[in-house]
Amino acid sequence: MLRFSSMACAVLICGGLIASFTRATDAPGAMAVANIMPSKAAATQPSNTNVTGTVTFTQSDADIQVTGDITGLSPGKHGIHIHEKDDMSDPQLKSAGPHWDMAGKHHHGGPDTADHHAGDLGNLTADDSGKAHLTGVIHNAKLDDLKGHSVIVHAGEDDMKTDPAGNSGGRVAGGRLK
Ligand SMILES: [Cu+2]
Ligand SMILES: [Zn+2]
Repeated sequence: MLRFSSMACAVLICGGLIASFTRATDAPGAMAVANIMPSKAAATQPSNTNVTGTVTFTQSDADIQVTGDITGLSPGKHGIHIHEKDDMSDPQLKSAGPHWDMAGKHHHGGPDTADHHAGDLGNLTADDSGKAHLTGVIHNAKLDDLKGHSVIVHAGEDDMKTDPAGNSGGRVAGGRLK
């Protein structure tokens, strides 16, 4: 009898753990990661030949916190965005489509401008060794909203105003969001 109740107890605890994992997708602290890999056409952009890194998205109540570490960049600023599609098949990553725009009616901007695409993360700033650290926030979004999109890093600086993509040049690297 005692044995039976401790087993029943274990089943209940396990069940509770599984349920809390299932619920965790949009709970504060839940995370999604994009592994950034060079575009196949990177050789045509000699200053950004092997751009790699990770970008991590962490749910915090209504917002998503963004952190990233990217290497292999030419020193200076590089546009970084979430793009609509997670199709990485095109050598120049054009298959990733335009910037992710949750409501579908915004103009291009920067993360702090009043009107901008949800995917406008602004610029990475690479140091002399080609390393860049990113921090940012996507307001009023859930991790589930990110599924099926991708993170794309550009050859040049995002001017954070020109439609559709801030004149940030070629797509040197990208990673899918799952
Ligand atoms: Cu982009
Ligand atoms: Zn944009």
